Amino acid sequence: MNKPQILQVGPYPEWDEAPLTASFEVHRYFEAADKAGFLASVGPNVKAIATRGELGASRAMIEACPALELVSVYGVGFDAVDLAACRERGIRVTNTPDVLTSDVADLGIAMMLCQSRGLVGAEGWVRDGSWVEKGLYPLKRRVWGRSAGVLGLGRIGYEVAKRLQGFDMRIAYSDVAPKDFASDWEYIADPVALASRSDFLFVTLAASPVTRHIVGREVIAALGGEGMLINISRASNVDEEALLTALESGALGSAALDVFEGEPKLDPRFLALDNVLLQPHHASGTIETRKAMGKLVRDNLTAHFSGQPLLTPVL
Ligand code: 8YV
Repeated sequence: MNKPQILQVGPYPEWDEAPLTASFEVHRYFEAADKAGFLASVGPNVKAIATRGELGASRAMIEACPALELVSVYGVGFDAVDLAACRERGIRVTNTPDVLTSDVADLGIAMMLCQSRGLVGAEGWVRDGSWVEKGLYPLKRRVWGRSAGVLGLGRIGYEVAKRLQGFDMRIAYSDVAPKDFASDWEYIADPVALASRSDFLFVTLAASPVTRHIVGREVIAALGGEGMLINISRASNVDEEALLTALESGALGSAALDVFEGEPKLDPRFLALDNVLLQPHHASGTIETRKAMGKLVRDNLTAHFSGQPLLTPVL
């Protein structure tokens, strides 16, 4: 029997490539020099798209595949998939929730600690001889016992809040409604009010057109000159222009960011700042989690083509 044909939008780790090509005829979009020509030639035979969270699948890509049945996303975020285009044609969509939750939360906590205690600068202080020449490293800000806000208490936000408890922090969260499993934490519906009582504000919302720039000028101003913004969700949740302006003026104390508009390129204004920690969108980037994500992408494809229920459907 012929293997189902799939369009692979971006590379996966090498351990995913062999099992993928064993079960499917894989068209590697990311290797094509002429992307439009490639889509025009293979698109008519493509039954599924295998993509990554940040790459998604555009309407143009979906429309170039008239026999498309499924988009399988390697990532929990599916905001880069044109869901309207999928709905119109009854195309199913899957993602990889749960398997990455704890690693994403871990990186958020690590970013808070790293930035608040100045670990990157401290490393340089040792390596460049400043410790010997200038003496003690400048004092930084404490983490434990301070106030943390979690914007979006979904799976990842919940794991972040659980970890923050271990630092004896005063924890509050915003979401569309209070969560019954979160009675230990204060519910504050308004993100501006949440920011104004927080030293550290974690952005852990699933991105959608509704959450676009939910962290805007007002939230950033409320967080203030002593506050820190930590974004482990999507860049679109934050008004990047307002963020840059506030970091440059000192209206916002600092930021720790794993996601950027237009990544992997980023606004060069970020590079001139010393009050921001820059990370290359790797919150789910552990060997263990990425192996589980790759398997879930394949398991969803296999379930679909063998007529079984999808494991982690979005649509
Ligand atoms: C990426 C992500 O998919 O889970 C998400 O939504 O954005 C990530 O896990 C990952 O960086 C691989 O590209």
